Amino acid sequence: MFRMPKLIITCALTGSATAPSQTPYLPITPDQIADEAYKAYEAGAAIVHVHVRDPEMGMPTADLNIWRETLTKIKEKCDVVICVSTGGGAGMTAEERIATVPEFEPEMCSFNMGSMNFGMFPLAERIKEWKFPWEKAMVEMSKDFVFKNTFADLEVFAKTMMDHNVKPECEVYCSSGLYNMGFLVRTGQLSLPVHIQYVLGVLGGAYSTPYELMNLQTETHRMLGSENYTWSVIGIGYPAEFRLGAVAMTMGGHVRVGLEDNIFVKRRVLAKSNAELVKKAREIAEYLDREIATPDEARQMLSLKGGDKVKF
Ligand code: KMH
Ligand code: ZN
Repeated sequence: MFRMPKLIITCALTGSATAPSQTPYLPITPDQIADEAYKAYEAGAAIVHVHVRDPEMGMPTADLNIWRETLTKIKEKCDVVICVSTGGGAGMTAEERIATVPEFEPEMCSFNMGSMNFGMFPLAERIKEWKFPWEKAMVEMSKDFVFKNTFADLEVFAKTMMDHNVKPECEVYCSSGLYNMGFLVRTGQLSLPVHIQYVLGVLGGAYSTPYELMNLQTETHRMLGSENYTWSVIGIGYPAEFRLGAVAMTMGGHVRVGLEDNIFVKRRVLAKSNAELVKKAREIAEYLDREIATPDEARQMLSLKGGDKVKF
């Protein structure tokens, strides 16, 4: 019988699409992000997915000094696996987004599997007061924004990750992303086993239903066979984060939670920290009898190079 692996909980700490006006609990500065990483780790996260922000303005940034400070501070606190985002934020070039990989050679980084619409604009109507002037502009411009990950971009990103021995986490938002990933595997640009993060519920990608997850997972299995991939799921928003997480836990997959993806711990109740979201995921896992993986167990399951082989 299929034996379920231990559950890897990833926590996405701050992101670039969550606006500080949505929640006062979003970590902004390197210290706040590192603190949230540590508390998420204590709560059961084996991996933290990291973006950085301008400490004064709260805006997503590609500044390598802020990156270095944040990564170093997380590493000083604990041995959690750090997955660096190469998705960046609106307005960043592909060159800016991938720059962290040669600079820091992290254990893991995100790798977005294709271009797509990425709409946050419906949020504009729900925010009554904006904390920073850039937020409203960012949210509204998303109506005309294309999250650009062309085949030329994918080629550069894949080569950079391979050259620097960084394990890609393939972000798959819908089935075209899956087939793009298949193309990269067939052409030797991605090596097996791949690690996939299904991202469901972005406006512009597949919706956050169990049927979509099931379909993507079935198709992945058909394409790659059972030995050649590991997978995790992100349900965007509440309650998708936990409902899809529970489906993934039941199917033997892994989960990601965190303020990047969802700001509520219960209906209309803001999560006061990332750790609160990790704790809830962990409790669901306990009910479902899925044991939690430590960072070192996650390293082994995902064939990561180890926290001592990074450049920060
Ligand atoms: N923000 C999520 C929808 C990335 O950082 O590369 C997907 C994500 C992408 O985490
Ligand atoms: Zn991200």
